[in-house]
Amino acid sequence: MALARSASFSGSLVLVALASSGCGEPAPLPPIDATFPDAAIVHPDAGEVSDPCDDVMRVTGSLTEATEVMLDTSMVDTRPRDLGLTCGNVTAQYWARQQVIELTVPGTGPLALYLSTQNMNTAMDFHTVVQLRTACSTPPTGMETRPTCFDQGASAEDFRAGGGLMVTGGERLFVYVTGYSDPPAIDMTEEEGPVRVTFEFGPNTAPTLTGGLGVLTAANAIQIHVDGTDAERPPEFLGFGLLTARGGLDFNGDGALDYFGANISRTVGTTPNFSGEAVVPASAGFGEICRMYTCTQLSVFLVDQASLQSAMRSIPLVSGQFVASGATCDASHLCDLGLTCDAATSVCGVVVASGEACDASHFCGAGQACSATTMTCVDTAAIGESCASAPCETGLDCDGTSMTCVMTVGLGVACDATHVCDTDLACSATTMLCEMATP
Ligand SMILES: [Ca+2]
Ligand SMILES: [Ca+2]
Repeated sequence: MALARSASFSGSLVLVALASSGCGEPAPLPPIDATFPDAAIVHPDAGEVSDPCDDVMRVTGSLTEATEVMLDTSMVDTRPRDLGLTCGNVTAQYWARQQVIELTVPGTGPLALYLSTQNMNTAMDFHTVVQLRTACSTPPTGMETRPTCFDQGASAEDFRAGGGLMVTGGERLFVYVTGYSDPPAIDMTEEEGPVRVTFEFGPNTAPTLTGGLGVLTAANAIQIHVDGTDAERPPEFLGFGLLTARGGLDFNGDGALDYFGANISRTVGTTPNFSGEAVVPASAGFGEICRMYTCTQLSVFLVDQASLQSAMRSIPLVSGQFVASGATCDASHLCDLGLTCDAATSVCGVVVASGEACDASHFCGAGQACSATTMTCVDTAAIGESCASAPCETGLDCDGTSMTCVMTVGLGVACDATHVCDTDLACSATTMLCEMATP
């Protein structure tokens, strides 16, 4: 299963083979044909050179405000270090110029670090690469338990990197700021230039995945809807594996289910609750594979902006499509993000609050009904209560004589003021049971 790394540079969907810490699978490394020890690298502009680790910019982060560092990598003449085989241009003939920030994490205990180059001081076509190290001279091995490389732009037009991870107060990190250099200007981008890096710290907790649904469309895309919670903000990324009735799909032959990643491109809801959607396009090939192997479920986990993961959960995968508000819903026409299929009418819509306007696609919540007079959601009346201005609870009828909510009961059933006998029956004054009405 070849998922070209370059694919992730050409669009906002990040679709890469993913290692999940939950199942102990290491991330597959690119084929190793050559390594470039630092000493062997020849910078095309090599003249007076210096080691980036000899000239680090020391910064201490803040718990209360963003820390901003302004650099211009085109102005330095450092001998670039090999970023290793897991970051940016993994087998570069030469590395773009680099600058290093030595960042001290403020506070104590676990914290989220969000770093970004996506701001007005960085050109959108500067294809930034940011690498984190715990020692300046030692590149990451690829076996770290948290992200070390931020080389994905924000979109097909925005090549400025950003992301997050969990760090510990007091920890020191070496932040390499550089550009994607090889092949040069593959997508008309810059490999060096002015760049502002921002660091923000804050508390973070893992997201929770509470449910979801995968839909395999007729065009072989897979749309993944997830519901969950995150105390800070909705997750932006999810991992998915493909499950069949006979087991999970194993692409690399190691006997274990493989996970792949996709961006959560759309979310709705109010923090901490959210519903999100990731779309895996047909071009990724998974839809076709799922038809071939008859996938029945997806194993899914969420990843928040600081790379904390939820537990994995299996969600159903069905053939069909998501439909909009007002459309009819059934087993293969699923309601779009944030919508509910009304059980009574089989129409997609939203549940609205008390007092709000209701119609065919705006449903009232529990204990409420749409008033035929005001067309707003009002509390329903219970048995024995007045139905002069409020609709009765489900299952009750408004008695036109007494104008109270009553239950209609059948032959032989006990009757009283609130249990009214069905048409053609009468409540016997002696037995207090519904009996056939005497003509
Ligand atoms: Ca979180
Ligand atoms: Ca596998």
